[in-house]
Amino acid sequence: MALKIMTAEEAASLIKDNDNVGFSGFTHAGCPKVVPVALAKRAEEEHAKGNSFKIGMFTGASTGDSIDGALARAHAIKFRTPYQTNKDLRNAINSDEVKYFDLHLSTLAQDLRYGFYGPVDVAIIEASDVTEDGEIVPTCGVGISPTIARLAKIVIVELNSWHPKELRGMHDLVELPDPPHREAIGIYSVRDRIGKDHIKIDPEKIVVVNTNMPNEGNGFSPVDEITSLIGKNVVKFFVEEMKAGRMPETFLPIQSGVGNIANAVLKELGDSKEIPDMEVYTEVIQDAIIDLMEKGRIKFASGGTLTVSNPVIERIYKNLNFFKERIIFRTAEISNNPEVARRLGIIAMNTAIETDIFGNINSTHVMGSKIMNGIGGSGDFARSSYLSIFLTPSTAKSGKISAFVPMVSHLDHSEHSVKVIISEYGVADLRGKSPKDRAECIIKNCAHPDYRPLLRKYLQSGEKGQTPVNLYNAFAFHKAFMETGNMRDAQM
Ligand code: 0RQ
Repeated sequence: MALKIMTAEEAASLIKDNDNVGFSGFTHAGCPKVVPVALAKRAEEEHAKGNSFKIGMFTGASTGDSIDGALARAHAIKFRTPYQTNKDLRNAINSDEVKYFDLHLSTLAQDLRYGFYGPVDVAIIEASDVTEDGEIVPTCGVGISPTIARLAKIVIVELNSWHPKELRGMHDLVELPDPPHREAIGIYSVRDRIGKDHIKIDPEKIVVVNTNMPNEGNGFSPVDEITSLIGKNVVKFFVEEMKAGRMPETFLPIQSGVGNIANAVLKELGDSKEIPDMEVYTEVIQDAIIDLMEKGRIKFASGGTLTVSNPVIERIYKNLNFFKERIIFRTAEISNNPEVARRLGIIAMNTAIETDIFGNINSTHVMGSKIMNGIGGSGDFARSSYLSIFLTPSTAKSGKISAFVPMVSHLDHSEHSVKVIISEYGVADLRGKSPKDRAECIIKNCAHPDYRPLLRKYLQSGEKGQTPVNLYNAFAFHKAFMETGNMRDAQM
């Protein structure tokens, strides 16, 4: 049976006001590009006619600008989950135009199956191949694709010839059965495969839109002095852990968050002669992982997506056979699965926006109320890994914001999920320490010297108790920033 072929505009017209739409991909990678833009245009036309047109949106993680940017600018989003990084969408969320709920990325596919957020009416999936009997091969990012493809009534496949059909074979796609029928996940090493290399659905549901569109990825900022120092401190810490016998000499699989800091840390790890060759079990495979794979320093990477810049993806596609032997793409429910993270003994490294002196982490909100991106996969890994490390520069905004504060203005990872904190100044090893000892260690080893006296004063003023907080001054740093634009003006 021949598949139905449509233009992007015709496919977008299948989506109705108030529909819930699921999108393939994870970060910009693997995301559809032409149908969401056509949908945004359609929403603008409907709005011009005085009609309402908004959709609910489920994605793997953040997306490219053609999804989050175009739809936010068209005021076409009713609600959005689980993670975003787009400036226009962030503004729409923080002005309360778009309802956003932040989720651990491993949980969305199962939450959709449980029916927690209503139906998935339409799925839009970028594919490198689709067959007449309903086999869909994703491109270089997976996310929630198998689940939305199965649940949706209509599946729009953007067949993007920019990606080679030979990507078939790199994916390991599986949907977990739901409780009470769930069994152990058979992944015992980063290389294990448990699923299929394609998604199979009823071809009657499929509509194909042909495209040839490059990825929408930007590169990362070059490594600077601060991110390089953070990376060197990570290396120093790992070397000491190996010497102390707490880390096997063969090392353990690495997970690293996305962003400039994570990219810089990976580079430092790769450059260090004292760190053995590595394997990666992560969600986001970034530029630095590919560089290190080419140098033989990273032997294998399991992830959900190739979040790399376009020159790097072109390099990968030119040498696809090399990378096919070394990379597996999984769904977010498996790449970020807490059961697998604990079994493999992952070393998790994620970035904080703000950390308090007792080791609680805010990864998501600026000054408590404004969301930056979301928790992403950081919680999936932090809670379940062998070692949970949080990285942060000691200050932000030219030193006017201290990343180390008396109390976090929003909590994502509690003290119980945080083993080690590393800034450009050093390492705070929090294992086995009481809250007061943790505070002294964080202030001495990680906080910026300008803020150490203020933080010590706060700690000394804390009420006697297991955790010496002072509720009168807990937000003195934030109050100072709101009043003068500089946390150094905090009054204790
Ligand atoms: O903003 O560029 O406007 O100056 O935050 O900060 O230092 O460039 O670091 O790119 O690594 O991002 C936590 C946001 C860090 C990210 C966060 C401002 C800072 C800058 C970015 P400007 P940097 P990064 C895998 C795991 C949560 C999700 C996660 C993140 C901007 O790592 O979203 O870990 N993590 N997922 O100036 C005000 C502070 C600030 C601050 C930093 N205290 N106050 N602004 N900034 N600290 C990913 C997935 O799950 C897909």
